[in-house]
Amino acid sequence: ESPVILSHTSAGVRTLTLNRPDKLNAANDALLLMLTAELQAADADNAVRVVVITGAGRGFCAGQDLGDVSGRDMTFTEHLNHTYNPLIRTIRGLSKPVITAVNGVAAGAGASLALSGDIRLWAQSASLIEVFSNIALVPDSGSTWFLPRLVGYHRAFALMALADRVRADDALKYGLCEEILADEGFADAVQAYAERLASRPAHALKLTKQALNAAMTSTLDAALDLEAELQQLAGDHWEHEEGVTAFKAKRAPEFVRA
Ligand code: T3D
Repeated sequence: ESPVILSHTSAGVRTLTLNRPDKLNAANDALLLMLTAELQAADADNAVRVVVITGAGRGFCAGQDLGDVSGRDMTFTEHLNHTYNPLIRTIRGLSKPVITAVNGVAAGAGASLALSGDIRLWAQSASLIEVFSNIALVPDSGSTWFLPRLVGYHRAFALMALADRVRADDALKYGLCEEILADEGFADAVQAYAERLASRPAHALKLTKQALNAAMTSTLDAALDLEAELQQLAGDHWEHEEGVTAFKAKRAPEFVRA
């Protein structure tokens, strides 16, 4: 049986592919735990500068595998704390940029996963559905945190209450994705984008992610203090010296060192 997560590394980009295509990559526990473990491994691996999460086949992720719920020996709370919450925390806490490459439908916790990336690239035919209310559940895996910050309370509520499908053009308009890429050649275009990101200063981006994450829940005063603290770490790093030297020499900076 093929693994539920496929892992592939090329040019500093680790691509993790959800691999249950017959079920639109609906998530069972094995998939969620393996994805989290693979993300942690990517974080620890010096050869990896950017992580891409995508789906095999025509779906990105259809959320919880509904065939996997009955007879479970965990409460909903226990299950979220065991599977989805560590996954979302790992993505948000990862020291490297995470691209969610949304190749097809993202529903339920799959929608949350799609929103959780640092960069969200969508195929033209991708879509997102806050599908939870169809089965009378509450949006989870971070949807209640991500979505209102992107679209405001009212559109978030409407999308969650009605479970309407958001297609790529609206997703771009609403700020749910950074770019729409053609279906044809989507994986190659994602790789090219990821490689460009991988050429950027990794240490500075790590601190940038840390600062932005903190700023999502902090005051201006706290953000200014943290910027001042992190700027010291960035300014003391060789990347900064390389950037300034390259600027003065009128050449491109080289931020990738073995
Ligand atoms: O701790 C907890 O358990 C709570 C956590 C909750 C997190 C959640 O994510 S709750 C939400 C769970 N997800 C859903 O309710 C989505 C269910 N799926 C759909 O609504 C539709 O499949 C889609 C709108 C996503 C896509 O529709 P469509 O028409 O493109 O595809 P389809 O024909 O419905 O699905 C294709 C196959 O995938 C189909 O199997 P079949 O008939 O070909 O054998 C379908 O049953 C299967 N599939 C799709 N989603 C799921 C699934 N199988 C199991 N679980 C799924 N979530």
